[in-house]
Amino acid sequence: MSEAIAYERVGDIAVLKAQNPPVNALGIDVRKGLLAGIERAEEEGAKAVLIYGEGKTYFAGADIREFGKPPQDPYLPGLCSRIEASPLIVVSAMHGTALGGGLEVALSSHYRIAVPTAKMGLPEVNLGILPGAGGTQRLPRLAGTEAALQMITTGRHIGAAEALDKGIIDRIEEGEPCEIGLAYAQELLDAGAPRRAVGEMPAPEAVDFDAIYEATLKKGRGQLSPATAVRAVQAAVEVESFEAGLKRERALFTELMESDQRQGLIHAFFSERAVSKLPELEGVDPREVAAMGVVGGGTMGAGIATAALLAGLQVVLVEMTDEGVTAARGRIEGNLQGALKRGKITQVQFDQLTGEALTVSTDYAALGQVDLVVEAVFEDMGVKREVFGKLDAHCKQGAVLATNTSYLDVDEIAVATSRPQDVIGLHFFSPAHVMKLLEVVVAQKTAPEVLATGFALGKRLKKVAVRSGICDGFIGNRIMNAYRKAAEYVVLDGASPYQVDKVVTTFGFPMGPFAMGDLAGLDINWAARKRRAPTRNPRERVPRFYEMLCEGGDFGQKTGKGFYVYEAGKRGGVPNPEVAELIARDQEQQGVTPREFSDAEVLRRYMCAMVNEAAKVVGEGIARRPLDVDMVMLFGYGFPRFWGGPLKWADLQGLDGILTDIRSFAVEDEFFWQPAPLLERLVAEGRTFGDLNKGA
Ligand code: T1G
Repeated sequence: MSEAIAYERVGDIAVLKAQNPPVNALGIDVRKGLLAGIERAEEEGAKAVLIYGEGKTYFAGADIREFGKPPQDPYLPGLCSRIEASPLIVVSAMHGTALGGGLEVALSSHYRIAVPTAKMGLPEVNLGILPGAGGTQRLPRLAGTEAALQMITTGRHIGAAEALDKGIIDRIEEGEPCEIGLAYAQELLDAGAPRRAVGEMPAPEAVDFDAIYEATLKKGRGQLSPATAVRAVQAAVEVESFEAGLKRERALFTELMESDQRQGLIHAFFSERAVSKLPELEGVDPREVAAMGVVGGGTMGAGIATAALLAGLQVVLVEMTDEGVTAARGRIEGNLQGALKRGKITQVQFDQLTGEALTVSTDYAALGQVDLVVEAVFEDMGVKREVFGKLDAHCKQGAVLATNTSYLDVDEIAVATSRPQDVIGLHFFSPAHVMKLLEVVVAQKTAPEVLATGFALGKRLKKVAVRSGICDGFIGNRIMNAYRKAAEYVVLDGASPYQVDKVVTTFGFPMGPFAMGDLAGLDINWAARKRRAPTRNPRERVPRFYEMLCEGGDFGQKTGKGFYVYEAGKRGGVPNPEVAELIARDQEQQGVTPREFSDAEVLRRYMCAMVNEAAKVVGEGIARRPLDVDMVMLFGYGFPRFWGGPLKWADLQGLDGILTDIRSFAVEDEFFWQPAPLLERLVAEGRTFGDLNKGA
């Protein structure tokens, strides 16, 4: 018998127990074991089969690590059909997460029982594919077409109660999956219950598939898998037989399996988990964090405090004045009101979080007992150093002292204290209680357990924490500066900001760089430009239309006007007609003759700038691996997940072509388009960014 599936007889029932940690993924050994188990049960004359999983879950799906490799027999779809065709009564008992191929095995069983905490779903579209072992054919037969479409196109996990309600499972029972499964199987045998194959049930009802297809495609912003899944469900309704439906599902599945998007999404799945795996953290224990301090109660500080409160931490926030205290409390309460409205917390929790869990004070002494403090004050070195001097004086020994700076040198901040080993950068993204990215910035003297504490905090706050070294802007903002510049150059040279935004959103970003500037406030970027101006290289081209806009008092959404004009109460804006004049004036002053840019060229320049700077960031060791950059861009900057990140995208496009284009752009603007040495090296050696991720 296979090791992955244990076989045991309990009276008339053959028990197949999956034991393939950590998540009982349906790899080749598990599939072989299930097939052998069914065959043996039939040969031995058992009357029923129980399938369940050992450990934390029933099967969590196909083994994703097998994707892209030659498939091995028995394949999952055939196995599911074989299970369903068995003359014995097949029961699945679910706990943990019955996902993807896992749920498909359960759907091929004749009866399904689950513990109350079990979750189930068909999340394949999130991996760029669709349920490929009968899920698109069986689920609608059980749950109805609409419910099935909803689950399959979103990949949403549902709880046992909802599954029972939708007819996906037959019963919920407290207990161990083995126990409840055996009792249920015995009960079915005693009652003489019939074998009940979902594939033999009538086809589900028709809906307006074309309309749903279009709506799903639009919602996916270019992602193909959810819309393609609609067509697979459509087959369950429209083709002549269940078998023909399975065939159609298989064809669509194969199409997606071969797509770039599937590669991008799988890269995202593994990279998201790999970012926190750092060799320097092996065997290093993080410090305990129960109480957290925050200095500064603006949007950022209040967001960080909110995230900490929602994660169950005690929070002490320090502001400068009584008015500051009131405003900070108001912001945090506003954030938590939002969580209350969305049902994330109860009124009782709201009262507790805004009551005993939160202290807001003007006195640094209130930070005396916190385990970790995050400074989120004005972005100015003098101000930051003063704050850290005070933290040094008031915080207990062993407290982690973190700065939320987005640009400033953490080493310089650290020397304002007597304990630089405890100082680290924790760069949150606004709004901090919503955005998933956390850059953990390591300074020269940061102790390993302080770094480990940063990562542990990230996990506790449910963030994707990525290690970054020190440079201007760290990983994310540094790369953003580069592609934003590329966007400004194409505008100076003749494209319009609206063309750029359109091209970028068509690629899959939620927003283009100019709409983004308006949202963040153009004045913020203006300040950064002024700060950099004195050290700017005279060979650098400097578009001025951005500053001209600011000089006129237009800072974007907050003033009602920027690159777009905003009407109160309306989402989004319309192009600001004055912008074209400013650009024309800028071109005239700089002696630029504007030319036309195709959408393809605009995108190419934008992406090449992003990839080139990302390659520099990796080459300089600011990011440890290409995948770290990819996750920063995905979780902090809205990079479309289905491309996997800029460096995965670059690998899929071919590094050769990207380097060639960068060199051709450099003919016009040699200063900006200096190729990254790492990119040149990879091309020369015929390697990819993915190769640098291996073993990561
Ligand atoms: N295959 C291989 N490895 C997997 C895996 C999978 N399906 N799921 C998880 N792992 C690894 C993961 O990389 C990590 O490894 C460890 O397990 C623990 O995961 C035909 C084609 C199940 C909810 O999409 O959603 O079925 O980092 O840290 O937070 O239609 O993992 O420790 O080395 O995430 O407790 C559909 C994906 C597949 C489920 C558990 N299934 N997994 O979360 O732990 S496609 C999925 C998850 C399919 C059929 C098709 C989550 C989880 P390491 P973890 P967790």
